[in-house]
Amino acid sequence: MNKPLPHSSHWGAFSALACGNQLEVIPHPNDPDPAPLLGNIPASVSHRARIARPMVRRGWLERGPEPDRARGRDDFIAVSWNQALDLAAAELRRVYTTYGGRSVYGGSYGWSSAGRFHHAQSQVHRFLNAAGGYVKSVNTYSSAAAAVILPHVIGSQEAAGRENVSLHEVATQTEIVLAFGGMALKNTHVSSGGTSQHIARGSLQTAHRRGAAFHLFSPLRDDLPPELDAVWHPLRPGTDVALMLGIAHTLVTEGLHDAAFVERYCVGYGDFAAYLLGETDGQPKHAAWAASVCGLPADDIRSVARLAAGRRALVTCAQSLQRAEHGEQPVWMGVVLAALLGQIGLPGGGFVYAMGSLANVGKPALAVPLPTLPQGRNRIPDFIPVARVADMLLNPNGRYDFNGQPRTYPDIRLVYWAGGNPFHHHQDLNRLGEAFSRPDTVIVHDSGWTASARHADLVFPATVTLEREDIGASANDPLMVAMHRIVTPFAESRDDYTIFTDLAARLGIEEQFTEGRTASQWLRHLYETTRLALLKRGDPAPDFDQFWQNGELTLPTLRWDGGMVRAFRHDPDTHPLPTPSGKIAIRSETIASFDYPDCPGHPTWMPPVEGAGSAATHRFPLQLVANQPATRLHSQLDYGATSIRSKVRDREPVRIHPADAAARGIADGDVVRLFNDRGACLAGAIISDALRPGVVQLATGAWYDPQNGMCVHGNPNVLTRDAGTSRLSQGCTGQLCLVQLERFDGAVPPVKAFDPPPG
Ligand code: PGD
Repeated sequence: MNKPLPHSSHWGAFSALACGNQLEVIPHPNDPDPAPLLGNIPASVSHRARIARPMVRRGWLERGPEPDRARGRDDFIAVSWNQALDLAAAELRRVYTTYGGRSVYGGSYGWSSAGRFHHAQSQVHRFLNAAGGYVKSVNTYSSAAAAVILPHVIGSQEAAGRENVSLHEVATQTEIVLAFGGMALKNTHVSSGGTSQHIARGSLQTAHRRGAAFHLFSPLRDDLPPELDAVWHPLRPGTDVALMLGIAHTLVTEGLHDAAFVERYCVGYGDFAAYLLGETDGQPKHAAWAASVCGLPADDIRSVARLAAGRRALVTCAQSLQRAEHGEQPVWMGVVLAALLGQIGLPGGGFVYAMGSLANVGKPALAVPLPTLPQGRNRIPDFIPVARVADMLLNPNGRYDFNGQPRTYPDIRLVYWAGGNPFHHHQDLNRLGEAFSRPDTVIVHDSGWTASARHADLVFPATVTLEREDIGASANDPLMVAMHRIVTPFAESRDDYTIFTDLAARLGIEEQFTEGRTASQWLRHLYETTRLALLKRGDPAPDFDQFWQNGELTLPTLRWDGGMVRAFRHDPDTHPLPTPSGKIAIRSETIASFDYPDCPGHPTWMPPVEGAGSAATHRFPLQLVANQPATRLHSQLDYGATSIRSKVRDREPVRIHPADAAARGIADGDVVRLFNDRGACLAGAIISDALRPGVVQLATGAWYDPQNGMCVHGNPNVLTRDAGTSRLSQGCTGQLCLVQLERFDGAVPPVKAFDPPPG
């Protein structure tokens, strides 16, 4: 009788047992709250959406490399592995020889799958570095605005997030949580690299039982679990900064703020206070003003300020808040609000970024390094902020600003993508489609026929993680998992490493790429980094074979000490922050010196181009929240059982408030059409009072299925706006946009997203 073998995913460690065509997935026994996303895994081994063979787009094969509007619409021709690899190698050689590495975009953003070696992004970067370099991307779709603003204000994102306040401290010490954007458990299901114990729910429940008060500031009630009995403040989407200013105004004008903390630990309060009190612009940011912007009662704003003052208060800021126009501001203002409360650096108090946005934020870091595939050296210095990819392809040599630097886009001829799905993650997909018509060649590795694979010229079928051996681990979870192969590879699919090795051989760089190792030799080699560090500490350090046989290894973690923020609180002179002043920047001279109208020198409320109160609301009166899905990770395994079960008439569910539904004659289960000037999609209606009226919510990740000018499956990124958060960080703004919605009374087209393309 076979026994289940250990494996791991971004949404949890598990073991799996293959029995004929069936696959049983068993959550890790120590996981107190396994993620329902595990239910998607069985479908991954043999679904019709899997790519069976290497494929070449007909137009590219017949006419050769060139910009082509047929990309994404063309049919495909199956070729042998040798033919496909020869074609790709010849094209890489042509582009490198004719245009050089500055014309190759290998930013290849994406979460791919858990596993330290078969990490597609690391593989593609290592390969392109050996081949001649590539234009890379910086920062993430998740968190670009925070990653850029936080170092100016308090320290790195890690310092303000992962090392600052622990979930244990929340459970045991926090008295009041002001959760801006909430801490939705669906988000805590996931962490890059995986997690063996989902502890967010348990930690929050313990805090609640101890008497901690939770205040949820979000247009969606389920952004905190119901068992916390949180006070729900359903603000207008994208208005958190105004709300925080209103709270701050109450604190300051009622003498409730911690003036001694501000004096000792912060710089720039005077300029900010002048703005807060209306001395610089004539508008005091009092609670009544904030109420008029964010749509909450002024009395509630005042009472939140009074409740939080003088208590162990924790301001949390979800990643989603900064994935919007001026996304830097709620993060910055969150820090400032926590500074006014005087709690920064105290256990369970102050400000924490992204707690509740990922499974492992708030857990202690590992004491030993993890196995990591070296990526080599990139000799091309060019980069773009990751979410500016369409701008780059559409504007070769175009100018833009980024974090104080005037920059120029490179002229890209070849795009290489492995382990990401830009036609899931990018905004304004019609514009992205136009951008993808510009390069000469697009090469994609994926296991499934995602829209990104359909927009490629050369498509290489990649294995899924269950089809290969790897090591699963994340920097803030103690379990390292020996990811055993559970099933044999689907059809002709191959691992990214094998594909790159064969390409490298054709380009004469095989030795450089492989260093003479097979995939299993790499696993043993990379494991040694961790084993030697364990040995050095005197901890149990099994050899690779023992680890593999045991199936897992518990790694030591560092003692939680609150990191640099707590050390700064204890002694700001000995442990200054890594900001220019060494203190918390309520005003940043550096940012002020950039003179960006969309990111001034202190936190500022700036009405959005598209949002509450903007002119476009006349035509598109509903605010769409395009957030992370509860039933899959991003677009991964959208064809899996958990994701499919959630669909309404085969489409992604859109939640609508009863009043908005009634005004449009929409009933539960109707197919509806969402639209604005950028695009349209169909979705399946769910009527729900868990939203603020005027807000609709459609999660990301339904595979893009364009038919007759609209996505018939419900991908919200046909509607979102492709604009940076600001000149400072140029982050993704996909979280919010304006739409109109109507019942769809036409013949409902079948969803074809999971069917292979023609040919
Ligand atoms: P995934 O669906 O995870 O999305 O964007 P991302 O591109 O990461 O894509 C991973 C792809 O990798 C899948 O197609 C999967 O099949 C493939 N893959 C998995 N394993 C392997 C492998 O081993 N080899 C190869 N070659 N391929 C593999 C996520 C991004 O979306 C993120 S992180 C965020 S936070 C953003 N969120 C939003 C949002 O809130 N709102 C909007 N509107 N848009 C967003 N987009 C962003």
